[in-house]
Amino acid sequence: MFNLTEKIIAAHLTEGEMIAGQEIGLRIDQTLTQDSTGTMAYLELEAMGIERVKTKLSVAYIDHNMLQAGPENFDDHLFIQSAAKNYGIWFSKPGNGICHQVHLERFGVPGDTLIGSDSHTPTAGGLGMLAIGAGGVDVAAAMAGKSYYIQMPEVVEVHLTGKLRPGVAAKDIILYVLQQETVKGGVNKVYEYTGEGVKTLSVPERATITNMGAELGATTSIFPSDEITEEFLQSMGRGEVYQPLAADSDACYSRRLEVALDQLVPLIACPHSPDNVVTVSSLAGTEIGQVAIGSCTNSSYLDLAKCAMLLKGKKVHEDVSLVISPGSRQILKRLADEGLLSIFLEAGARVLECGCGPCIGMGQAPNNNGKSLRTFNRNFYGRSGTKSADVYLVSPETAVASALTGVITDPLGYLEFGEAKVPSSFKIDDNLLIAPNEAYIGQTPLVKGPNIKEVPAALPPTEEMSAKVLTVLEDNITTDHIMPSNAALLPYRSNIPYLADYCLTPSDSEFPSKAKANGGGIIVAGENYGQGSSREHAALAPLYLGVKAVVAKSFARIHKQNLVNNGIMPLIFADSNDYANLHQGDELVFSDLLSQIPTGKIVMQNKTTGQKINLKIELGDRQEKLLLAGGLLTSIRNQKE
Ligand code: MIC
Ligand code: SF4
Repeated sequence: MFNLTEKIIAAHLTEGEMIAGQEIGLRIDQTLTQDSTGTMAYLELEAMGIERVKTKLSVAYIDHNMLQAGPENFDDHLFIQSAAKNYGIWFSKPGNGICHQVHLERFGVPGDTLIGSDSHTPTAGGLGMLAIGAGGVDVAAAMAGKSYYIQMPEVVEVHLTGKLRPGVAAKDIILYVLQQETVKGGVNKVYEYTGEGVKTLSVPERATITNMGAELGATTSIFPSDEITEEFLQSMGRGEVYQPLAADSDACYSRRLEVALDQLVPLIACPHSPDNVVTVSSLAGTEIGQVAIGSCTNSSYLDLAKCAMLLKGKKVHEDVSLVISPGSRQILKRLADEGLLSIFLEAGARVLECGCGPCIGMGQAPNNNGKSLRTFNRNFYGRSGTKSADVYLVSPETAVASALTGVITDPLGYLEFGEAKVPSSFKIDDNLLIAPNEAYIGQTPLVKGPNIKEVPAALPPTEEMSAKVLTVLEDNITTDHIMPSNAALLPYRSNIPYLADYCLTPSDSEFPSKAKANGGGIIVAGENYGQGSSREHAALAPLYLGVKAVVAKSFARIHKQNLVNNGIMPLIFADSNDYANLHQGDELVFSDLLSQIPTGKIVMQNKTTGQKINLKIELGDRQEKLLLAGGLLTSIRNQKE
């Protein structure tokens, strides 16, 4: 009768009904943060005034800001470490690995709920967790014991049959799903994987798929928890947290997508979108200058052991720079113990530290007009750190084949594949994981470097409002457009005034100055505004610049919530043709806003053209209250007073 998603939701439901589209509250068992969103999350937790976290388990990872070109990043690490100590949170030191990979290895529990201040939190869906990406303030609220709210998702069944051919990878499965569903196809949906093909996939392979389900815009993706999950957990010395979990045999889904694994071929996502997918063979022969293997999508032991086997005794092409970033220290150590690391070095690879690295533009930016092939999950415009670069997303197998030839190469027919297996046990060394210690909880001062500035406060909407259109943007604007993050900007994640000067500059270099000159204004955009990251900075920087509303054809899920949390109205065109009727500089007037918001219908007057434009605001009851209270943090601060 029930699918797996419904079963886990039912076991954690605190409010609402399990009717698709309705707002529901969930009890959250575990949380995770990483450093680039974590500083804000812990400042917000501090503002909530709690003594200790109320979840079963919370972990603070350091994995993004690792370049430390100045003191800012280390200062941020120390702030997060002090917050972890004070509130009773596990702390994963820099060098321990990428949050999603380490969480899978050390903490994930089938059937539990997890929210994380990172959009790829659904990676843990590979273990049968209900794992969802969220803004930092939502994660802070969950740590403070509050429910997490989502729209009850539609559950789409992805039915896997057959078995992948050697040389075709889990990455090709998710690239195929992205090709079918697009980057906005998954908004408010969960993708649940079923069918006999599931049994052919190991946990790290399942995690590659659930990880990149984030690129569908999905709430999350999930696999059942079965004997393969049990073996994985046992290999990590955590067999006791295993429980079998699956959908009932007569479970209902909103729709079924069939994937015949044996029919798949190697696929590649072309610039600048993860759903711009074609076959690798159709691009064969295209020259490339860089290959990067790693990121939370493809940096498991299995991925890297496969790569080592394929590189053994071979040399990387002289015109290619191959960089490899292992997902965790445990993986790196095992590669070293087994001699596989030497294979990488002998082949001519550059081995980076365990972290996000090039995936978030922290180093290894491609050359001007360069072509870079990456096993990562996002190839958004400019994200690599080089605006003129073309970034392609591929499987580890395609990455290795192409690194050897110097041109995009279909691994089928070029490489010979052996069998790489997930080992039955790992040497566990949690030396870089600091457990919560009762002696410090509630007793530790928070260490704040000078770069840590206050979180800007949002204000409730007013009855009347008038503001100018600051910019008109196209479809699929990503959070990397709204709040770019690269080696130069990432150190300022706890300094919104500084970041605000770069807000939306990849799309409109004048945006910050226009916003400042007009004392704020309104952003107009197309479909799927705010896709990508969970970074609430993409709402906080506009808030700081005085942005009152975004009028778009549609919104990505996490970003819409981040806007509401920060008191910015996410308004939708009732008729998307009206998008063409708004221009930069138009003066927009809203009357009776406070009485219109609860009706979900808002009439906006374009004073410049004299036109009336009908808009919608689609909020659950709780979201509506939050917006009217000036956002989540403002409402929590006000409750405290
Ligand atoms: C990303 O992959 O875009 C990031 C960087 O991990 C973000 C988080 C951030 O912006 O700090 C995400 O996925 O949420
Ligand atoms: Fe890090 Fe990249 Fe994964 Fe984001 S997508 S968590 S930047 S590895």
